Amino acid sequence: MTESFNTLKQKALTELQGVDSAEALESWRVAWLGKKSELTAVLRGLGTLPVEERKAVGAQANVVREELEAALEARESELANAQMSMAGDIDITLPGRPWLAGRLHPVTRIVNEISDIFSSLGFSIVEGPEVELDRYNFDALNIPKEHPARDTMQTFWVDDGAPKEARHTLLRTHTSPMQVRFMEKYKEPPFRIVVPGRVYRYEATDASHLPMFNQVEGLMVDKDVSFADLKGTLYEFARRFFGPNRKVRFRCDFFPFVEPGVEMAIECASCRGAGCRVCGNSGWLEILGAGMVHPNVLKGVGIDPEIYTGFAFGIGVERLPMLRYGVDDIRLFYSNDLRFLRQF
Ligand code: 2NL
Repeated sequence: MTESFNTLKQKALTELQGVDSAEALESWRVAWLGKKSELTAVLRGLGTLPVEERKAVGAQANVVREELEAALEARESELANAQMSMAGDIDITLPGRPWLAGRLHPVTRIVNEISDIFSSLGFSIVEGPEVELDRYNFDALNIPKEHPARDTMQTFWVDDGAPKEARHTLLRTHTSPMQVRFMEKYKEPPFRIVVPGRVYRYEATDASHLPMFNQVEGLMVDKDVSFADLKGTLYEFARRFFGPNRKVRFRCDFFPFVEPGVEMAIECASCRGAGCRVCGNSGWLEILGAGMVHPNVLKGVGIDPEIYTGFAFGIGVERLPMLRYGVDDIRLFYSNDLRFLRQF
């Protein structure tokens, strides 16, 4: 009896492998598990068997029936899946697609890093409008009407309804106008602020220039603020940002809103000061401009330059990730190429 149950099961399962449609599956079910099937006949005929055989044969028949039912179910879902993939539908057996996790843009990360350093040195972070008035962007910063920076070749002027020559609205060319607004509003030093943000210059684009870039400007005004405070603060910034072993150099420079003015450079990391392609053979990389706030700027916001002094600086942000990661074209940061951006 056991022998013939096994034969029956093997035959049924072999036949099931060839079943490839819902109809064929139903015919198979009727043939092997239906009312007129061999198996059902055996179970029906149990009553005619002697009592001692009845139990054993009944149990075997039930095991085979359960196995066939399970095989039927398995084949049924196999067929359903195969049909879905063929129809171009969802294949539920595929592993899920991973979630795309976003991250901060490398320039944003550097802006945050710079802000954090100055924040830890006691500076507050302040932000301001990108559309400004020429009064804040130029006049208040000791940049007179005839200054070339005001030229339409360098500034994006905004149509504010006035005739072209009489417009007062522009896209800020630096974040200093917000520092002016801050001083004008709070009047009483001490102030220690940094203003990060986007700035705009009407310039030709190349590997190191874009019409939009980021700046972090800083300002400290109090009684007895000296050039030593400027040097100490910016030196500490350079140590924290670039590491403790890079030399720092200050040289004279000119900006209308400071007197005296300086530029700060750090030792080139590629050649350690010897001179190479990265630093244009000078051994140094300029990273910011700074100086003692011009007395006219303080007077303009109602602060007496005989009582208070201050220092200010401006960092061109994009230069820093370019130096740190060896990026040779500023445009790469803003071309939305994820292959580039994912590296950071
Ligand atoms: C540069 C140079 C600089 C300042 C920015 C400043 C702001 C106020 C008063 C005085 Cl409210 N100065 N800012 C000073 C010196 C240089 O930026 O080349 N930045 C990329």
